[in-house]
Amino acid sequence: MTRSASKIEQRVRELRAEIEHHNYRYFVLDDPEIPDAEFDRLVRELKTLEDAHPELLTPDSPTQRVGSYALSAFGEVRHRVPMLSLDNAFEPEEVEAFDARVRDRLDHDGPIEYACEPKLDGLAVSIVYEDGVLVQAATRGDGTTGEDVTHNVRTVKSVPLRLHGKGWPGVLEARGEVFMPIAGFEAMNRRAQERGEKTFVNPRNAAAGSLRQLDPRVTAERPLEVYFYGVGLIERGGLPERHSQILGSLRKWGLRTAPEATVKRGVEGLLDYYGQMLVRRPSLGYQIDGVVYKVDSLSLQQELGYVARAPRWAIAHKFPAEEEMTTIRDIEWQVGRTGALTPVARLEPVFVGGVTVSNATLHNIDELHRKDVRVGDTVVIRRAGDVIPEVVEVLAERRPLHTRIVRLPESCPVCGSAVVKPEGEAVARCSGGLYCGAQRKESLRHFASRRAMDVEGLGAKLIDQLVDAGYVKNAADLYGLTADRLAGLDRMGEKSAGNLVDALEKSKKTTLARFLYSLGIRDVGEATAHALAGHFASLEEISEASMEKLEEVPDIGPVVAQHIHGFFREQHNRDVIDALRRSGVEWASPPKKPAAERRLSGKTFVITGTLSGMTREEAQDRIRALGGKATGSVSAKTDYLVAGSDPGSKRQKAEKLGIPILDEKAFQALIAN
Ligand code: 5U1
Repeated sequence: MTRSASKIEQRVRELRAEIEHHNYRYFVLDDPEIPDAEFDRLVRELKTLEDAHPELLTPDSPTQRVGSYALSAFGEVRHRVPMLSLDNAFEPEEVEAFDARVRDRLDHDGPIEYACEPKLDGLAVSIVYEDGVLVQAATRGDGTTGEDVTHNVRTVKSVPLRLHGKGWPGVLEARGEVFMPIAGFEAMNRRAQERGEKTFVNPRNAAAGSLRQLDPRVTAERPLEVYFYGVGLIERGGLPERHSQILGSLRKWGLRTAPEATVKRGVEGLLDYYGQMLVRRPSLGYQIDGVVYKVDSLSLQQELGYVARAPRWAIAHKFPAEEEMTTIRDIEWQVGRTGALTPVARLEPVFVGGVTVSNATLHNIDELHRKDVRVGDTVVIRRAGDVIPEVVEVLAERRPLHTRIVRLPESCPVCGSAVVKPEGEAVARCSGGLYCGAQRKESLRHFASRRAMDVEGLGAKLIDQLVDAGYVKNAADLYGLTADRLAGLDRMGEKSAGNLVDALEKSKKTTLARFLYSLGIRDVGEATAHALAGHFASLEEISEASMEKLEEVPDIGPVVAQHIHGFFREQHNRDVIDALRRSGVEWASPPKKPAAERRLSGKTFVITGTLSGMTREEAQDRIRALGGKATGSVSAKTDYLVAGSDPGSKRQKAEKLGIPILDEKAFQALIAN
């Protein structure tokens, strides 16, 4: 059924009012009510209606506005060269159509060369250098007039106050994006939370809020960074003929550009770049919401020109949104391996980050209360990379009249044991230990997992069946399972049962480090398990060690020592370990290695990117075998970063901290000699 003209007009009016409202919340208050993807949908709906009914288009429609609003608290800056926006593509076909339009207009047969860059999710700025000295910084505002944020931008350490080198034009307006790296954003929010202050919902809002501080001393404390992606006004001098060369010049003058920027040929090259950046997105260390393609040649750019608000020679290819809104149908409690009770939101299914999501974590009871999440609420869900989807915030304006407040249960929803929440800890736990079916199942899952005892074919569903049937109460019972017994289970044929028994048999030959890790002692991850196995001569020594002795192991502090010590004081843990060893679980006691074989002792390595000759895990095992330590994140304690191809943000962090970086060849030489 077609809608009547008056209905369409009414919808156009509604959409305009709604978009203006959200523009105000976003640009003026830095406090958006809806995720970007929802906002984009409103704008797209309005554009579609206006395209179909041009008679309804008015000059004040939000679709005719280039950017955002100027903030009245700051002085105004008129951009002598307008700061334009970009058209968006969401599907490969739209990129193909863009490339076809470009070639058509240029009457160009072969593939076009495009400069490709990540599209940062921050705040666009224009920074003017006169005779090499920073004289003015402004936000984009509405594209013609922005806010004067010179004093604040001067506090951003990666913005040079004076250009480096020589050869820059007398007046150079550099344009780029101020953003907040994810690690800095999380640390800042943690500090704000500890002080009971307001936290930011995402790095982009944090960057915008930080740059629009009236007191530059506040901005100076915020971990802001900048990447430049182009130029505006140029006087008394010239620039190279290609966009990629201009980026090179900016870099030479001390203006940072995205390290991922590159040049690609033709539409295949563009889609290849998109795919690569989508994979790298979670490890970049800063948020991007897509990539930008620009015709590299400036003379071709000039030939193509502009339509209304955007250049014909560039397009943003957007990634699937990582934040979406949906409603909460229920909140349930999940009990983990160590008894931790995690509130999990059951959601109206929503497509976010490229998959349909029906559950999202609320982390712990304190977090649930802090965010005031209730059953019935409309919330923003975030799914970034492979990270578990989480509830970011409640959209308070959309709260219905009747919602259900969720409280911490007094008893475990699985086994009925008391729930305890020690003073000062955010996590509440079931006190049932291995009496609790949930903890038992999770412990068994962990025990059988690939990095622990590596029992192939023993997955979560099978463990559920084994525990529910009463066949298995602890890890040692696994080794008493027979093919006959297993074959009686649902969906388990004779062959699979035989395979599982073989896999269990195979898993018995392990290493002390793997065995320690598989026990699931609180806070004993792989690195700590390796450290323990490397420090003590045997499992017996570890189980008898005093707190003081345990604290002698590098990186084991009093809390972890207490967990290890406590674990081995529990008789039922000792019984399970004895039973496991009686059933044949064994490892070779590591011979005390001569010093030459432990030559990486005391050295901490981080591996990043893809190695061509071995997996990252094999490389970590080699480091540990030589007495070194392999960890996952770069810090001041890291001695070397091993960087394979596509190393991502860890490399940048290592460079910043002055940590030596080994390429694969240097690393191979180090472990081979
Ligand atoms: N990386 C990048 N982001 N970005 C945003 N390049 C880029 N270029 C832009 C915008 C608005 O605009 C020019 C193409 C005009």
